[in-house]
Amino acid sequence: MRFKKVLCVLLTAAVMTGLAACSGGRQPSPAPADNSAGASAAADNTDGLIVVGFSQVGAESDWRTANTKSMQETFTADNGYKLIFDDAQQKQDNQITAIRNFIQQEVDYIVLAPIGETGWDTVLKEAKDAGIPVIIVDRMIDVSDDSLFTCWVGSDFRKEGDIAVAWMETALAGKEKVNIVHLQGTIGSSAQIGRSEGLEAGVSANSGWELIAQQTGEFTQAKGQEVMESILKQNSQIDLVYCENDNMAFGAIDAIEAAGKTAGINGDIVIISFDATHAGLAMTLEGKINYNVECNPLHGPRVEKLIQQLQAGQTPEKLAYVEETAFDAATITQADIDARAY
Ligand code: GYE
Repeated sequence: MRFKKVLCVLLTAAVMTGLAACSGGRQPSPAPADNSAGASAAADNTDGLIVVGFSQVGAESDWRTANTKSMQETFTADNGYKLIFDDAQQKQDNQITAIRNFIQQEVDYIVLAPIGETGWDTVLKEAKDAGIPVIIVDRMIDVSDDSLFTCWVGSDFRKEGDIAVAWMETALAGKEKVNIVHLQGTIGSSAQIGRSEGLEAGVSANSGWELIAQQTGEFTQAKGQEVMESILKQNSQIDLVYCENDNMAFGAIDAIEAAGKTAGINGDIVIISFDATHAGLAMTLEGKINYNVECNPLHGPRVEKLIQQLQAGQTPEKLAYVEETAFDAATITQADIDARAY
């Protein structure tokens, strides 16, 4: 790694607008400082590999599993990387600890998939002071100073919500009253905030739509099912369930069927979902999920591209949104599912 560090220093010096211009750009410390720091110098034991510390949210959903796999398959020794992977088990404190450990280990890049948007200022300032670039992936962060992260790649979650609402407006057109149950993701995560805002705007704009229940299922199947079971007990007329991810949709459908009702295109209750994972699309093809908005988890190659740009002394775009689509149970085919990588 030392050779690459030296290369970085040269690049930084040669290209005035290079790494230094990129917020959080790595300013490698000289070798004696590395040694005197006494940290476990992972970067020195990696035979020229680029060391990436990745703090992952957890393993709450199929989306997350596909995302982890994408990162692990990209950041391999064969590709020139050493990946230090940390699963935060849906706890921000664990992510903060992981980032501090990455700083101690003097990784070359920190990649953070943040659980919630807030509470990152202090630890990211520590990373910045250590000269380690921080790449945010998937959800966004809300920090007072944008230079606390180098760049971000992920989805436009509000747009995803708007896409679902546009479909609902067409599919439910002419219905005088629509009783909506809203199963939210992890409260405070960008995926929850954007998808919830989309629905709430739709409810305000459509006078017949009524939000009869709104609760978090924390993006998991088990919690989605548990929450839906109790909502079903309290509400006899439910027309639509807006599930902020596939796994909560699976749980909600199980609860609906256990209560003697049916879900989907020929059922009592319309199901909206997000992610369009393989299992989610299989349920869409089966007709149990009416409409599934894609959220692409294959961020490994995207993050690698950003790292390669930084390695070359370039300044990547600060924010990069992924193109996404949506699937309707009325038109989806097996070929659509087979053509997908997750
Ligand atoms: O929709 C959900 C996961 O942040 C986009 O997190 C991600 C969301 C995804 O748990 O399934």
